[in-house]
Amino acid sequence: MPQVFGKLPTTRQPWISLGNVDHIEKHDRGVILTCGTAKLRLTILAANLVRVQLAPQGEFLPRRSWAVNRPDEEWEQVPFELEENEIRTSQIRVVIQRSPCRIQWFDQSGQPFAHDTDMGWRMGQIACWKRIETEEHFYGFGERAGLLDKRSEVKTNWTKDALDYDAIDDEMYQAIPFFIALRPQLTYGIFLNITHLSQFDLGASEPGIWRMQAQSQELDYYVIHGDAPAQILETYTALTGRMPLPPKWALGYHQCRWSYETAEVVQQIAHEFRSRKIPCDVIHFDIDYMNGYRVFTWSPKRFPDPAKLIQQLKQEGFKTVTIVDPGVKYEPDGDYLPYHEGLAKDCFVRNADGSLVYGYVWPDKAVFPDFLRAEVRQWWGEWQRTLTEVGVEGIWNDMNEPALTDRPFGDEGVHIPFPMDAPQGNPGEGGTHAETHNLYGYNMARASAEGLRQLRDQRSFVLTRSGFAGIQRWSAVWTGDNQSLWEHLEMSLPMLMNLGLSGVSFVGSDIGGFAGNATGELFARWMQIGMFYPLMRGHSSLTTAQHEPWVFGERVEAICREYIELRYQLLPYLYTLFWQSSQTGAPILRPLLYEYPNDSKTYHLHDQLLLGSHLMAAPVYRPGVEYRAVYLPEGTWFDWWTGEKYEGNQHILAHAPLERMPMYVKAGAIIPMQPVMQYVDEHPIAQLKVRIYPGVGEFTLYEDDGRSLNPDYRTTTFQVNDTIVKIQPSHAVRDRTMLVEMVGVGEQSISEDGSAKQLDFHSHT
Ligand code: MIG
Repeated sequence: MPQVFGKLPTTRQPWISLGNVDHIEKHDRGVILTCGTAKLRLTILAANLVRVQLAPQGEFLPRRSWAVNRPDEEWEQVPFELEENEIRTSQIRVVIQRSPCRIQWFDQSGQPFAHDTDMGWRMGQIACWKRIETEEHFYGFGERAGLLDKRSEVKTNWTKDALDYDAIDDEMYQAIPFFIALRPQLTYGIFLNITHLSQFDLGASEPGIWRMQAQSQELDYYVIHGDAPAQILETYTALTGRMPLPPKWALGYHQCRWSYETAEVVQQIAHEFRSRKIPCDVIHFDIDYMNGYRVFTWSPKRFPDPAKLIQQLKQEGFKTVTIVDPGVKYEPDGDYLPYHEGLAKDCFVRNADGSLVYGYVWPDKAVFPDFLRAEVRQWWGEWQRTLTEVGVEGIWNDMNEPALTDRPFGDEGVHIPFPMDAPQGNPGEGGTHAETHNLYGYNMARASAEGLRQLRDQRSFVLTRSGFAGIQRWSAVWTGDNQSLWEHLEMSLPMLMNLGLSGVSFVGSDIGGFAGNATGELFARWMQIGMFYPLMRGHSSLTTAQHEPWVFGERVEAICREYIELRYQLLPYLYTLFWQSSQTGAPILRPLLYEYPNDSKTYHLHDQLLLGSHLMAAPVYRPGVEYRAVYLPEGTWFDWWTGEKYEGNQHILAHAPLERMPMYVKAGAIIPMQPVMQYVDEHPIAQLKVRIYPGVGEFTLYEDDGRSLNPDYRTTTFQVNDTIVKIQPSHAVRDRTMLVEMVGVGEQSISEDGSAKQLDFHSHT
């Protein structure tokens, strides 16, 4: 399409710059500045959170509720002082420069951040320029190829099918216009609350200045200040929402392929896992389970009795997830109900002239539901009954950028968006595709999640390829079509960590690589770090060689088994991290800069990952490599495998033969573990083993039934001080003992009778 797909327009009109402040008017929650025809509104939502809106013609747009979960009025009013040109909260100082109108921000120690250098508009566009401070680095931006820090890059927010993406690519499947700027002692976040095509330029055009620009009439963004990235994410997810706790089985290993194309093949795969004793919880069914790619159907030849198949899988401890694409086969002459019913209920996206929008995708000519409308989401959600009633427990949404081409699939078609002026959303609310393109995947995932919520009285799993800010409320995210290349294994690390820094915690990349063929060595190394991915799923494309854990021979199979087993042993710890994330928005998989924001040595560290705050992996991501450098930040660290102790603030050389992914634990770590199981909750835990590393630390273990929507739960708080451990449980646990290991010192077994305990490992050993 010649329009503006993925590009800012070529009209290079001069910008009209915001002029002088004529007057300042106080309102309940902030101020409105009048500058000629324009108005600038500052709304103080929390001591560290301010919304900024610029309306060039002085009229603010009505609120769009699409990503922001919490309207301004619902924030508890916070005190602020307004004195002449200055607003003060308990955390920041905002200075209004009058001529011309520019906003300057300071933390309590007087350090500047996010200073405006300009604000302006031109036909169809609005922008704001701000100063980059020395040593400032940029993270987040949702799903992004490349390494961790995005300084000197341009990041466009426009969802697209990023097929064959590479490090240099800009637009991706997800569009999340949020980032975190970091320098020693100062962190701030910017959320650009605009769904239209937008772009961040992090000093690429003008070193020392970053710009945000959007094809919108109004500038609308939030400034979040924090003492560390954790506070930024807590506030950002208070705005855009947090991940609900997923079913615990979704934390197990998932096996996928395009496609396990018959019921027999699926059964065979399931059988291999169990007979080889490689733990696995989930099998995904890719597009070939359908009848001619018609959503909400099953192939009568290849999957004649899905209910029976899924029931058998269930008995063996497997959950089933099916792919669901948005394109509904255009079939006026057939009796395919989703098409006819959707048409009768007027669910599909139409052109401005009222005709149906269509494009070509797997079912050939297809039409597309307008997921922006609640009644369409309801309708779609209800159709998922055809899947849940045969036992499906999770839905995988693909192609929802949306991805469609202009010619029958298989021809050399080009990807097209819907026409930019196609209306979407409720009539009157005025959304066109230009405004809502980035929201298509988000709302499809929402339809899936809301539908499953109504159809099932327990938690379900949703996975989506596309999304917008706040997608974590509805779905897990995987990083689309990566490749079986070492470079892609490496790139998955910063990609997933930047997603985590964008509020999206439940993330993973296809283990082994989707396109192309992995070697055994690549596969083994990928499975090792895959154990750290919040979503641990192996997947591979049509026409590639098989990529299951056993196809590369015994040595690689043993490595896969060992690391998947370790994943299952770590489930009590991992599930607690999911719970933490659902409460605070904290990422599960974290770059070191998240925990050590004042240590600039962590700012470019894209190849070391923390699972929670204390467990670190330093994976190998090159062939033939048996040693690698590892940076240990301040404090004391222990080698996970040998228990060897290291002082931090240094680089060490780790030995990493193929069987070994280097892993380290921080002093004071408390890591609750369970026995290996073949699937989540295969049997009750007879002994919970808690590994504690001498030092100072605290950890609250969270446990529930892993399934219920509003579960009863119990917590156990552990505190360690040197070699003394205090344990404070919320409840007693029957039929389970707890073995507390003070690593390198000794172990003690206790009964979980509900009483508080204190263990002293010095006197004991
Ligand atoms: O046009 O459903 O990213 O995971 O296996 C390709 C087939 C469509 C793209 C997804 C991939 C999936 C594949 N899909």
